Amino acid sequence: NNKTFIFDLDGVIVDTAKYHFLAWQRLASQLGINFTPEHNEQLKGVSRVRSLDIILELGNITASQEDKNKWLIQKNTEYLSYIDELDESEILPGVSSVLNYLKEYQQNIVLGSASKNARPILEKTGIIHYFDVIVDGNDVTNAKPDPEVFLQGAKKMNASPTNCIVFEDSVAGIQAANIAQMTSIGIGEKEVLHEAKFIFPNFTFIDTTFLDNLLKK
Ligand code: B16
Ligand code: MG
Repeated sequence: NNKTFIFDLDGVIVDTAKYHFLAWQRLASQLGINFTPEHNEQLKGVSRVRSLDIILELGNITASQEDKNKWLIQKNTEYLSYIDELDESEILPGVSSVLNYLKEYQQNIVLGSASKNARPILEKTGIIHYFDVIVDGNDVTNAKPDPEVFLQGAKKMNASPTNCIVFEDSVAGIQAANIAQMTSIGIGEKEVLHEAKFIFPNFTFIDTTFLDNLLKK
């Protein structure tokens, strides 16, 4: 019995959202835009290019493509300086034991992330070897809630979407999983992720009984 477990990266495996925030905030303040942690919620699961547009909209700024490209590079360079320091201690609680359990039971493990920096993050945190397939921001043209990222992962594993289970922390990602007819599991707040089939505050709440039931279905 084989299922495909698709993990989002940022906010699910590792809390890189705080580094995205620091890097976007520096750019925003340079442009005179007040960018708060509340605003940052809107950027979760959203591509780099779209994130910049959201920030510029906040500040009512219209910019040339040339300026935008320059700012995107500046933001990513700062973000990468944080990523450079990442290690396994930044893997979110409970993630490693779930990965180990799924490996032990020979389940397919896939990464489905909007980030173009997914591979270095998985390498730095020492967990890249768990993943049978990695689909990230370099592979997809349509951002979540479009299900493309998850459907590509299923296809590469030769799995039917209904046999896929998606772990996501963003509303857009839960919607993408649901549209793909995959089992959606929200990691985060019930109020935010209510469209998910199951919701847990973090991976320490996911026990082996729950996982066994998913494998049996
Ligand atoms: P990058 P996920 C997403 O990762 C983040 O949630 C989002 O905040 C970020 O803008 C996006 O990746 C692109 O990241 O600039 O590294 O390409 O949650 O889909 O794993
Ligand atoms: Mg995420």
